[in-house]
Amino acid sequence: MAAHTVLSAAVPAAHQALLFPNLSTASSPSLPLHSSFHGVALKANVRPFLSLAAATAPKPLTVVAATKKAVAVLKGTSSVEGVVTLTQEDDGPTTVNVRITGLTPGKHGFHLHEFGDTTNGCISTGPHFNPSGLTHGAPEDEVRHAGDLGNIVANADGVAEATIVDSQIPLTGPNSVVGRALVVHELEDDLGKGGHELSLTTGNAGGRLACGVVGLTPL
Ligand SMILES: [Cu+2]
Ligand SMILES: [Zn+2]
Repeated sequence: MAAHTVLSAAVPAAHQALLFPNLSTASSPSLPLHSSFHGVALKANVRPFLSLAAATAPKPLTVVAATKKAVAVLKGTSSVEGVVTLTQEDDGPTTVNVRITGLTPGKHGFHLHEFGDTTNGCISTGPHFNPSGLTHGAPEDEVRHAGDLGNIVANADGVAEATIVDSQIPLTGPNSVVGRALVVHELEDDLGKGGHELSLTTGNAGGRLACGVVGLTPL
């Protein structure tokens, strides 16, 4: 017992005493030994260094280039229907691709409404998405609802196709429009300038023909 304790205590002490001097002294004599293969050792060291640098460089790029995509399928009580895709790269503007059929030819108000709730049809999607508490306007106006996307125009066949680029309808962050709804209206949106009592709230765009909740979709 006593011998064992002495031994186990003595061994680590001896190892420590041996290892530290050994490492510091062994490393310097070992260098001249390796230096005979200096050329080989250098090449082997450089290659991993370069491949490491190359491997770490693309990583931030893939993280930064984050594209988000969403889709809304618009339906209503009439024959009006459509598909709208929304894409956004990083914190840039959102590109909205619209194709809606079954419309009367001409302009139709097109908005992003506050709620993605269609329990009572398009009525329950609430008012225009308006996180800044402003009055209704045109997409290019400074004073506008974030959801004010203006008008889309249906051709003689009742088909409206449009590409809208807007910076107030992001797909992430506190003002994300994911989970809200896109609505196409019966009438032209007067963009807040019609002088009607509804001009500054809805653009007097009339009934809601079709709507769809904005949901995430694969890229
Ligand atoms: Cu609307
Ligand atoms: Zn509005």
